[in-house]
Amino acid sequence: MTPTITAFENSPDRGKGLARDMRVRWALEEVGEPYEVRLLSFAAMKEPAHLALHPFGQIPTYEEDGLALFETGAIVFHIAERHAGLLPDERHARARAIAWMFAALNTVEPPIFDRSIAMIVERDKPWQAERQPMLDDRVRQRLGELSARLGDADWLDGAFSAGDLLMVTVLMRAKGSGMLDDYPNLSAYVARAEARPAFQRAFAAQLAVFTGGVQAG
Ligand code: GTB
Repeated sequence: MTPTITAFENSPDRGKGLARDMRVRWALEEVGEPYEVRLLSFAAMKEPAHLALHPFGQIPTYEEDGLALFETGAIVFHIAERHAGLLPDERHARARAIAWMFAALNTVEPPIFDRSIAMIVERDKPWQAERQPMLDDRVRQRLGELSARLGDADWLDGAFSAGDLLMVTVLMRAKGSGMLDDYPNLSAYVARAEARPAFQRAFAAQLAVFTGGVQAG
């Protein structure tokens, strides 16, 4: 059965690939699995039908053969486990790739997310100017550490994996702020990932929702 994912009917990023359905689309494209997309308005995301799939009323979700999943980490892991190409077969390498998936979502994404939310919803608060340097420092600390670990390598641990896929989608959120420019190896890492044909197909599919073209890959 072809899986169905949910995505924004009208993404606030206007198709820049920052909404989290991009991760799921990209993973499905990497493994060559066709998918369908159900687009949701903000109101529909909070209605009982969607809340039954996603307890927090968010996108994306993933449905396939009676299975309904939420949380992009869990969805990408599910896809990666069921198909070749996103997790190595060798036991230790596979465990390390999974560690990078968690690192992307639990260690690198929170400071990047906090900073970008602050820029959007807290910019008029009287304390924002005082808080901003702290938010910037937290992002720089993680980017510096990640940059040091990546070094001259193409990917985080050997071949491209689901860990790289999630890490790159997290870093894409920092790209717009210009903060990634201070770490040329991370900028090159993101560019290398964005050049992958699967990324390009996923990006085009989510952009087409905004521009009114096709909706599913
Ligand atoms: N931890 C969950 C996961 O990884 O699946 C988080 C899911 C999530 O945050 N979903 C967001 C959502 O549904 C969309 S992706 N928000 C609506 C709501 O909570 O009511 C987050 C997002 C949205 C918009 C941009 N943007 O415009 O740049 C970037 C990221």
